[in-house]
Amino acid sequence: MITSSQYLQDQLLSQFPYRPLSFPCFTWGERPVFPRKLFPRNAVKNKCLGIHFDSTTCRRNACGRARIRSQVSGELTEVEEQKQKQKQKQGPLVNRAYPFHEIEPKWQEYWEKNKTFRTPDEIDTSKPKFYVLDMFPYPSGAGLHVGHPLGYTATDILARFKRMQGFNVLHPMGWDAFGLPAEQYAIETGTHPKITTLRNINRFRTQLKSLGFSYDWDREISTVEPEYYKWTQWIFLQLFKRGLAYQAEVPVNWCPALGTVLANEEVIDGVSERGGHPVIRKPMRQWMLKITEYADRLLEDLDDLEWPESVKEMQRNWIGRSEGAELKFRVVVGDRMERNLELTVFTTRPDTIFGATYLVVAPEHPLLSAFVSEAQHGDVEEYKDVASRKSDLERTELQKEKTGVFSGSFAINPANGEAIPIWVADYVLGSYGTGAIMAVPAHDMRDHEFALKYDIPIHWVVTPDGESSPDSKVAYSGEGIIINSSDLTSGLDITGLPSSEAASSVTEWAEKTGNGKKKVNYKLRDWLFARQRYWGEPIPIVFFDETGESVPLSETDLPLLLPELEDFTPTGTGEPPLSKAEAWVRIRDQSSGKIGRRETSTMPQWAGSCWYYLRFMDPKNSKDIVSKEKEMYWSPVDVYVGGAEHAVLHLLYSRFWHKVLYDIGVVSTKEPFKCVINQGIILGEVQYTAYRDADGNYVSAEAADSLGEYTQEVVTEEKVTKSGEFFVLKDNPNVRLTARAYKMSKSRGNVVNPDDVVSVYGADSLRLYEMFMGPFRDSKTWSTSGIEGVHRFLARTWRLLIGSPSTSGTFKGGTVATDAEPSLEQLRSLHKCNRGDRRDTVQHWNFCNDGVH
Ligand code: ANZ
Repeated sequence: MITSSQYLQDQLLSQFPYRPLSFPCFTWGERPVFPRKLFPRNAVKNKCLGIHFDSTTCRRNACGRARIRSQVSGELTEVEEQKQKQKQKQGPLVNRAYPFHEIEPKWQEYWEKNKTFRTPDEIDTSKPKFYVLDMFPYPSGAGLHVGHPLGYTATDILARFKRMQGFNVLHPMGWDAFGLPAEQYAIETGTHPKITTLRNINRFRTQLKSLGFSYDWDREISTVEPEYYKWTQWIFLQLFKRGLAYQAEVPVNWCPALGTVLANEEVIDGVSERGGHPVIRKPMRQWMLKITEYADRLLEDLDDLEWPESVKEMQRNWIGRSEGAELKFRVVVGDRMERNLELTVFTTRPDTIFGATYLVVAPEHPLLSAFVSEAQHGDVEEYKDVASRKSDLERTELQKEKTGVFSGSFAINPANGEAIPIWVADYVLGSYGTGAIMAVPAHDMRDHEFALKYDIPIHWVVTPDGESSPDSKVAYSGEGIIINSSDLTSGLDITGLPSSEAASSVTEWAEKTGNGKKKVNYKLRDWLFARQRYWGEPIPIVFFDETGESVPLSETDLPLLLPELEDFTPTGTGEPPLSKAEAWVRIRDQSSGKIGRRETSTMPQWAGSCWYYLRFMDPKNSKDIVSKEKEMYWSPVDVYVGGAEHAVLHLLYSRFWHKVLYDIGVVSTKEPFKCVINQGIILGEVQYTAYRDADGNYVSAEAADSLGEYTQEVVTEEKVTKSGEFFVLKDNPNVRLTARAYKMSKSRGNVVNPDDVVSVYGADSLRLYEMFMGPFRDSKTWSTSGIEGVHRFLARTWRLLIGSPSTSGTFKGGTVATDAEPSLEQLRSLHKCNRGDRRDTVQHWNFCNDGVH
């Protein structure tokens, strides 16, 4: 006998701990989708659609429904409550009634053996494609985190949904495996990074397989394999050939005590993270990539992407396009003798030129030593030294008190001929604009604060309406009507004009009189592409001794293998560890006989992750980075899912490389990722805190602040209940508690290990739970009781379909799976269920397709 789909839905919905409408299926496009393995595959055999329920099952479950409903509404009888408590003591419902520990490994093995999820090389390209990609992980020593499966489950659902819709689906996985942690571990323990990395990869792979994701493991790639990094090096050569890779002296974080260059993340408040030694900024010759040449295209093409608006905005801000002007100021050195020296400033507000009462140059400005007066030389040198120890971020923080020192020299404001002092201050950065500004204290907050501190005149030149008098305590930084801005000698008269018109007039005047020009600036800097590290891709460049010229390796010499090295410790001179591999470094060119040295810096970790999505399309190709046909078919990535921490750099660098590859005809699309989705982070379980006063009595959380002394006490979840919007003690509802979830961290001891969850509840419970935790993009807190609820739901689903186990180990009652073709009535029932006759609830339940085949 066949039960109606309605009955089945009632059964499941009534047992599910959440209300149907909040069922957070990961929806994509029009149709909601459901986790692939909601119904374990051995619930039914083969592609069978013949589901049979017998009347006993129905009756039994009808009773079950009543009981579960009362559980949900909290009306449990004492006996039931007792039973539940006992069960909780015994641990979760892990028994033969829902034998996930048999089902899951069995099918995972089957999928592996049969390559069930393989996307064949040769496919029917007349079918539509769907490329769904996870941001591939860095295989850290800590293993998989519960945050990883959140995104991976969502993409898995999508992959399955699209496969079932008849798409060819590409759903691969790999490893972003070069990087600092493996090298640091190597320095500490002497274990070669290769060994650590392989060990970590194996662990990650096993963990991911135990979660049953439908990846095509035949396409697995790792950025540390020569077959892969050969092509990373190849891309570098293409960049070099087009002048997009060049060398420049740039400031790096140099730690004299450790004798090494440090990455930004290794420097905390001006000292090394390891050892707490002072770190200074020191210019060093480095490889740079000219991403700035692509700034406009990177900006313009954002508009057409289906990305979160916040991510697009972050990229726009990072690129930071500013329209303004460069204006020239003649310098008068301390003795007031004009020299043939000019300072060029960048300003976005040329309309305020009459308000410029001083100039500022960055401490690292290249012309500073040419105009600093003798009397001020000592102070300026001291100031430069202090500034060299600060990061750009520290220097530009708005709330930090501004500091500076007078250079002893003056400049002539070209608009009115006034001599104004030139100061040196670190709130101006050497790396932006021209490294010098005209300071307008009446209309710029930073300049205003500085002028007040050093007693510099403030001239008001803009008012909101052309009339009202300014408030001298604050800068007016808005636009408005220009005042006090006419000069007969220079011929510049902008008084009475609105700011934007005045700005254009000043720029035109500057261009005509040779005092400046229109200028667009970008915050985006060229990409520092070298690391003084061992565990990265070698840069395929040789420097010849005689000429010092840098020559790229021939493409046929790739991959340039990373040499084996026993000692990875810093050299102490700033030379990278690879310089210790003398035999590898020294090279004689076979055709010319010239002697040279290889580049010993390696590429940054970003390199390998910049283009991996391309290699997945054709991972075994030894002739090309990717075959034209495969690229044409699979590009672009349709959906790319990962953490919001990669919103700027990874996505921007990838887009840059992709555009270069587009220009040289390797890829056919302008952008690599059509749609990006950021998953929210998973926080640790909520922690409840109670407060006691000095006498040891509980006090309510809101009163704790006003108490002189109180102690905090962590309260376990069982002792807590909700009263209105607050959490209170069950035993004493007058005592409010604070409830907070923290980021999972070893130090807090709130890290949830997915392996533990899988072994206690099964992979399906973990996957389903993570999809039910809340909106995909939001932060969510982990809850063990939540996963138990999902687990019980799966167990009941299983029993509803399969029945209960008998002592002989077989299942009785429940579903009988047959290979027979379904009857019309069965098909009708299934399709009704799929279509979702009861809109509000059934739409969430079109899993029948998923489970039964
Ligand atoms: C005069 C002025 C008057 C400015 C005014 C602003 C307001 P964005 O939008 O960030 O491009 N500036 C220029 N170069 C700088 C540097 N290297 N370090 C720190 N500040 C710098 O801002 C450009 C403005 O920031 C420029 O316009 C300049 O100050 C300052 F009422 O010039 B302005």
